[in-house]
Amino acid sequence: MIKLYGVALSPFVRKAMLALEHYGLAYENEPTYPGDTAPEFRAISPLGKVPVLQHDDFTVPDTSVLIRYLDRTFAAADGANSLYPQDARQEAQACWLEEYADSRLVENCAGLFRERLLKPKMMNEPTDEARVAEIIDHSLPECLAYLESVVPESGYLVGDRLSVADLAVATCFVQARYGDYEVDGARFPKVRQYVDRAYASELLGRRLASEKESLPPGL
Ligand SMILES: N[C@@H](CCC(=O)N[C@@H](CS)C(=O)NCC(=O)O)C(=O)O
Repeated sequence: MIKLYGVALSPFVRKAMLALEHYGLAYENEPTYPGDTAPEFRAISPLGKVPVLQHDDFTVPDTSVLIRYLDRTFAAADGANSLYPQDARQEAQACWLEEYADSRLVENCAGLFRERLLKPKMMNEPTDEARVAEIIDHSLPECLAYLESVVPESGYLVGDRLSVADLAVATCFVQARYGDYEVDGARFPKVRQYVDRAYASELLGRRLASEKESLPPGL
């Protein structure tokens, strides 16, 4: 039995769901909000963060850790669908891009989601326009400039197949799109094409169709 604690609109929960769906695993979702203080949840998520994976009687938090666990447990024996490249340098690059997405990129993309969707459309709170301007004018373009230097003109981020880096980066751009932000293709052409490729993939398409029900009506 596989269960994932978290809510589908969280970028990290989406990253974990993409991994589960990539391996073709059936799972149950236990809707749990970030920061949930229930003692039973804190027992399996000491940092109070989502997602947490449960596999039978084993639980593990943190996407970087739980996706590695899924890979070791469920990827094909020949490694054909592993999210971790065989080559040591490619694996290091994939893990680095995952880390970059999970820290700097998500901070910006989730900031737009929070200010432009979550606060005004789901929490009845005003948008912090100064924060939005800081993200759009400064901090996000810095990230995009870096990504433009590493994203290939075609295919996946690292090597010739999907890796954990693609899941981590793609989920950030979904969050940015919910925050009404599209990458400027004239300024960052490779990133823009990469995001378009990610959106055209069956894996992400299916995930987004499923999470539509979590969005406010009309979105
Ligand atoms: N490194 C963690 C980050 C998870 C994370 O930050 N989740 C957010 C929701 S998107 C959260 O639960 N935040 C609540 C908090 O920080 O208290 C992972 O990869 O799973």
